[in-house]
Amino acid sequence: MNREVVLALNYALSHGVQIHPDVLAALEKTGSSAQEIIKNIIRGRHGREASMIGMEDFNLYFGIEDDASLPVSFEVVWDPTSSITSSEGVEGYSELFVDRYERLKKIIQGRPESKKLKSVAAVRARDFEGDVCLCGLVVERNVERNFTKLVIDDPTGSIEVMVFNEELREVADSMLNDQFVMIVVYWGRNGGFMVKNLIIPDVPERRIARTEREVYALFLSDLHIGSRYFMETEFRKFLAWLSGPDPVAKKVGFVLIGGDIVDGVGIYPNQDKELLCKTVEEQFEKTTELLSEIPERVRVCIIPGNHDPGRRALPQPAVPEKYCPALWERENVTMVGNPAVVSLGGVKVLMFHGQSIDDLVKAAPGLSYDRPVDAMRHLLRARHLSPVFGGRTPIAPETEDLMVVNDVPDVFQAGHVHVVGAEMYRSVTLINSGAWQKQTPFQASVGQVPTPGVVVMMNLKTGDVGYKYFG
Ligand code: D5M
Ligand code: FE
Ligand code: ZN
Repeated sequence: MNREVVLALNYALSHGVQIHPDVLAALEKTGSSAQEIIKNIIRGRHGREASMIGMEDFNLYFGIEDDASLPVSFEVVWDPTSSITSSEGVEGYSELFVDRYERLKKIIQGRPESKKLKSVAAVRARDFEGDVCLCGLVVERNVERNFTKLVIDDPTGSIEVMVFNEELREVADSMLNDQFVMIVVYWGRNGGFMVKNLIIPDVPERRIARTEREVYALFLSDLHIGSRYFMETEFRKFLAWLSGPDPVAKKVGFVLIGGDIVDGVGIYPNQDKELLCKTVEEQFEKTTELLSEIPERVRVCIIPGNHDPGRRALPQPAVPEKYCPALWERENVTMVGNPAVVSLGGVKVLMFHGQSIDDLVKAAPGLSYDRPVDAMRHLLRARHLSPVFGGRTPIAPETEDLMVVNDVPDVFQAGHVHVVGAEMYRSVTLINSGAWQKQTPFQASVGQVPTPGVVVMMNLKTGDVGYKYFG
């Protein structure tokens, strides 16, 4: 055994860790400092209990087996790109709202309160005794001094109901236009339908999905490549870290990019003054150059945002190949639409750019730009990614409402507001993936303070979420 290997072994033993003889043999052959390697492997385990460093750890550290042994699969579970039918004229919207109603009704029928569910027309005909349950979309909300009045639509008609109870009023007052709700009502003594209970679809507690192998997913969004505020230096630092020797970087299996890849052209008035790359093609050339620095073993998945080409209205198809053929060609890059669901070794991630957060912050009391996860929780509980119609978020007249959250994900990623955040809601990890663009003059003028240059990372084996700062 050479001296370096003896030092490495002593270091390991003093940390209560043994080294497998195969690893000792392998260490003899490495030119680099054996002690340094063992130190890094031990550090990279984050106190994991295993008391023996085996070839598996050694190979993982050097990335030797990364390709062959990658048991952590990647799968696109759902991508709207092929389902997008595009504009069908105004009738399309009535079909969209009927479909939204039907899908959310199916979701809420799992709740025990839905047993006595009747149509709005039947409730209005008052052919019931006592309490009755109905569901529909909120089309009007009026907050009065002592009560809140809601107007709720289903395909059979429209009904006005009143909420007096303080606790229920809190729920009613936070309802967004076109959000789905189930209510229990009775006919009041002085006339009018009184609300006895107000139920939103919400998500249940579930078993949390985790990977068997320790692998990290990195969450990024809002790169805004091409903008003069894109933080290229910091982004290159991140890329260098990802290809470097840090044992955590070596365990990164996935990079998920939540939209606003490029800054685009003509997205906001006078945007051209803020562009370093003046065409979308040039912006994507730069993007391809940068993302090619990500090691091939890492799967990169990209959804579009409101700055990316394709179509603006939700749901958005994947960025068309004609804008970035080189990205589409890369083996390790997957381009999908917005929103989309991908599975990282069984951990399901709902990726959404997050355009509707702007509408939520405006409409719902208590929500703000500095806590995007609150708005995300609101969307998840409403089981809809963009409930408000006619606000700042354009919605396409699809015949199916693809923005309904049919299946509960394990992770819900959004971006758009350029502020990182992470939190658990029930069994779902909410992640806002921040930005790589400095504060723009517009954001400064409205007091929006971004937190750029931060990567949110999740250990898919333990569920732990952390930040890594490059800013
Ligand atoms: O949007 C980033 C955030 O900033 C998002 O909350 C919208 C807001 N924003 C930024 N620029 C504008 C302009 N010019 N008008 C309205 N709102 C804006 P992003 O999608 O990255 O532009
Ligand atoms: Fe953005
Ligand atoms: Zn955006």
